[in-house]
Amino acid sequence: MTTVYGIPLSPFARKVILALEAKGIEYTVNPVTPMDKPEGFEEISPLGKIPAIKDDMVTLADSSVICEYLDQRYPETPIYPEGLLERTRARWLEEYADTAVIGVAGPIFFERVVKTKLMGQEADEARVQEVISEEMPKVYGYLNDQLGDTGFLAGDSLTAADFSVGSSLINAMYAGVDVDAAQWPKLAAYKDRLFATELFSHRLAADKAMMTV
Ligand SMILES: N[C@@H](CCC(=O)N[C@@H](CS)C(=O)NCC(=O)O)C(=O)O
Repeated sequence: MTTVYGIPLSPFARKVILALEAKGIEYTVNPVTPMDKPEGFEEISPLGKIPAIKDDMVTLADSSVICEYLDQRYPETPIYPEGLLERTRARWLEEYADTAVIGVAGPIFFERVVKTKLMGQEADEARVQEVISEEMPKVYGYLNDQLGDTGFLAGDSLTAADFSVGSSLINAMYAGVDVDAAQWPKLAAYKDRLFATELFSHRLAADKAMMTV
């Protein structure tokens, strides 16, 4: 059994959970949060970040490293394409999501969800609006340009790039910020396709069940 250290509301942890679920690997979640890390957590995650995993072979941190490990260890239902160029494209878009898309969704989610619901503070709406008007257009515009009218970010099958982008789009949605179809029609249609997959709809339902507890 694989243990995931992290909470599913973290986009990086959700990405790993999506990878495990895509591959049908049994897992359990140890709900470590960035604000409340257990003593000695650095032994599991040397940078002190979530997610990390532990299984019968490894203790490993970093969502991309974990996805690569899972894909090599469990090659059935690949989460990276096979061809050199396709695989490299998936890796790039995964990295783009983990840096730039989270750079948009992260602060919005932090202000509107983490601060208000978990920290008992007010959201800094000026910061939210700044991200929406100044940072989001470049990032969402880039993603929009990467997409076609069908399929996903790196072909017709889901890859870790979709898990990364989708996870951040979910967090933005939870903070009340959807993809504007007038500005980014391909990204909006992609988000709908992605969220309609069995994998994502199951994850969204699991989030909902957890949030209404
Ligand atoms: N590159 C890492 C980033 C993970 C990350 O930044 N996680 C955040 C939570 S979403 C965290 O643990 N932050 C706490 C910290 O930086 O101390 C990955 O892909 O797993």
